[in-house]
Amino acid sequence: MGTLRILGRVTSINVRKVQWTADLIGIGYEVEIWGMPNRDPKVPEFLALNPNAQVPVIVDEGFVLWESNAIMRYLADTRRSGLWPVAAEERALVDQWLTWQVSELNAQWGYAVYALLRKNPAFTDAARIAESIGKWSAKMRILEAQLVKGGGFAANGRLSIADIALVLSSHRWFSTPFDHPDLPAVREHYERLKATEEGRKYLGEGTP
Ligand SMILES: N[C@@H](CCC(=O)N[C@@H](CS)C(=O)NCC(=O)O)C(=O)O
Repeated sequence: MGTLRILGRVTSINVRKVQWTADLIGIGYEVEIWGMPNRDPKVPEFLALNPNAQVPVIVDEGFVLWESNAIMRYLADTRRSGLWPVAAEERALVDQWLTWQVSELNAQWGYAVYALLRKNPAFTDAARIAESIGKWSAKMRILEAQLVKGGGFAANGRLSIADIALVLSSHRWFSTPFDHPDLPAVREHYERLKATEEGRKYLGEGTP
């Protein structure tokens, strides 16, 4: 079997999802650095792989795939990893939280992250910052309730790729400076996964 290629940069939250999953499963891979400011993906060579000009992309024995959560599912599925359950209902619950992470949770933080974490001068509208924090906090409260109900995991009472995706979102939450509401189960989930080998690598300093 040829070596899995991961195209991206570790400073990307979405690339870290893929590398964390591959590391945990024990898949060997090589990273080809793409993405700004390292290497502009808006060139024909990269666009032929992903027309969105975004990382991550994987190439697995000639098979090309983009969208980080789809890549996580594919890696955990093809390598028969317990991170992606086989039973339909269990699998669907993991899928539900993966879909929620990208479509509901991550959709809220944009303005607040550009303003407070990236300190982008184009994002200074106080009302919009407050609105973004309010909507983001509401979604994080949903995660808090689920982690309490789910015994500290996103689904099925055990670790899955949904936890990896969600803890990277929690990392962004805790890295963005504002007065955070107290969410003890989110904090515990974050600290527990951060204490693992992969957590130290992908939730450490310099990985916003
Ligand atoms: N929905 C996509 C989003 C990918 C995405 O937003 N990637 C960003 C980095 S996190 C990117 O490629 N930005 C352009 C660049 O790095 O040049 C996924 O989950 O894979």
